[in-house]
Amino acid sequence: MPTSDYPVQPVPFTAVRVTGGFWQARQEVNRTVTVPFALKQCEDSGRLKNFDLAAETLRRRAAGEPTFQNKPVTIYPFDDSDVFKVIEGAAFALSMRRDAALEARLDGWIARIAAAQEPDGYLYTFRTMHPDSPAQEWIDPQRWLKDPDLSHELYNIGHMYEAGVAYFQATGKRALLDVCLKSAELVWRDFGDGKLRIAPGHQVIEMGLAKLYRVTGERRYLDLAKIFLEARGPGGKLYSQQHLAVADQDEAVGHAVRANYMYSGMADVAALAGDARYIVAIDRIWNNMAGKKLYLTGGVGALHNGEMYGAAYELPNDAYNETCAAIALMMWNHRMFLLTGDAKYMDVLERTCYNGFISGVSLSGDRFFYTNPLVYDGSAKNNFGGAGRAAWFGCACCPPNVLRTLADLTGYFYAVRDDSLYVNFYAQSEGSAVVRGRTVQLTQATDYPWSGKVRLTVSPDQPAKFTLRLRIPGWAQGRPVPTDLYGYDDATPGTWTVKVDGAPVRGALEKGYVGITREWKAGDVVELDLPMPVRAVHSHPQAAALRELVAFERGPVVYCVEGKVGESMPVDLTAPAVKTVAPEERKEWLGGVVVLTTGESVTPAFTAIPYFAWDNRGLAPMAVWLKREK
Ligand code: FUB
Ligand code: ZN
Repeated sequence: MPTSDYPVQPVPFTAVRVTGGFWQARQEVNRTVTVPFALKQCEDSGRLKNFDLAAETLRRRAAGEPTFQNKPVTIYPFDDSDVFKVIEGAAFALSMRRDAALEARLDGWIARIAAAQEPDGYLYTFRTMHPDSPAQEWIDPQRWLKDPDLSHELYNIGHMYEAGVAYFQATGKRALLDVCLKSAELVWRDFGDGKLRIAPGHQVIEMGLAKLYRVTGERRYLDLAKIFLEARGPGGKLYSQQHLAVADQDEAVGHAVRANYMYSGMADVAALAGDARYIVAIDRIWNNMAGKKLYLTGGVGALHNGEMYGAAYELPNDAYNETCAAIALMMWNHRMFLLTGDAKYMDVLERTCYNGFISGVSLSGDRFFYTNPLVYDGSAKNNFGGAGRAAWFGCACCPPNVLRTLADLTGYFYAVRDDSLYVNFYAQSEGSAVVRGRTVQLTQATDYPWSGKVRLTVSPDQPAKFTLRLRIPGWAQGRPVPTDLYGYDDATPGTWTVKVDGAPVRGALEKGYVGITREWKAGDVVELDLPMPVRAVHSHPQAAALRELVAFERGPVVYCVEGKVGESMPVDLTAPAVKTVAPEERKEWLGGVVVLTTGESVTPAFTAIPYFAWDNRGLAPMAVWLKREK
């Protein structure tokens, strides 16, 4: 156990299982469709073959062919990382449900990965298979030297560390973890003790090292994470957050995935190594992001050029909003919550989760969005070169990232600090948490996010006094986000209620939670009712692209209008007055959703679908923000 850690501890995803409803449907498709689909894509695209080619070069050179080398069969030197992310996601799925065939297939993959590791621990197929001259201009003849730019050597192994830990935790098998430890020892020899000083060009190894530290207790791995963070700035590239020392950064800038992974890594190091400077910095950066750069859908990274964060209030509707950036934002917000116990971070996480994250995968589980814009003209090739959802990408970072995020999503549901049990997600589920040594069973019955009624049964193994903290989402308090970037036209707080065993509970919110302190006994029932009126949203006046526009949301779900396949959207499409729009359940639509509609009585009839569900019925124009009625 680390000596210092997050003050709030997440309840592990393995302790919580969705039993129906929205997330159970998505997780089931993830397990049965996306996992096998992604495995096949990695194999068919040659990503696994790269490991074999690297192993062959090692073997044949060792056997006396000193000039033998192979050429990579895929495009990008970071293609190794997709394999690691798929293993990690599949491992999460295995943690929930063992599957001998899947495990055997992954064992085979891991043997191929291990065979591609050089004797001193170095693992990077693009160099190993082709060692005499770089097979790609992003790679320097010497190891690591172009990592601050684009080689992605440290990025790849960062993802491998995460996969190695996940597979070990799922199966108890050490093969991949041992490859990781051999790699980490090399990284220590090359970078530890103040040797080579390099700021990774693409962050993620910081989080990977923190996980290795947690699982082994080896302090040098945590030290390495800090060494990589401290290697930044001033004078380096802003694109990869190398422009300033991390403790001096105050704005969310540069490549959005790199940025959000780094802020997450800083949170890990702050928690595990007790560095308060990092907390001050990521708090400042978070305020900048949530106050000036966050899309209503919870996406970030406005710019197509460089996949980057834009300037303050630069929120064009044809946003880039990479799916990976949304996922990384969820990681960062979760860590901010674990540092502070403040619900505002989980509010942002929830917004991203139900909108700009889950939009990244089709309902069928085998088509993906790399970009998640808030407007679409019906034909633009904006999805990494293609129009509409794609089966895979040459640069395939997003699909495996969706896969792994869905597979361990229940890790976001609950958390514990001392005698407080935090309930962050509302979903039909069963779980258990340990609070002050008592095991508490938690059963949720709800149709969230379509209904705000939640029935939570709390059953400690013995009567126990603790505080149950229920998150009252910002949207239920009349606030879409915890900043002034967006607001509801009618900001009247919802009349939410909480009852315990039928008796109403009142009390001021603390950091966004209603706390209920009592002696809990098996079978106690908490009823939460979060009214979900349709809300009209406006943006901050400085967000020029959104001026005089309106968007609709209900509960945590943001809505969009989707036009007809093959037709363009009327340019003057005007939103109806919010009072004329009502929710309507459509069980037969899009896997079962609530739409917002004026009904047929109004001409022309207006119907909006959840944003995440667009482009599941054919490629058509789409818009989240609409003109305001005069
Ligand atoms: O550079 C590796 C990954 O590819 C990044 O995270 C994505 O944004 C894409 O550029
Ligand atoms: Zn991506």
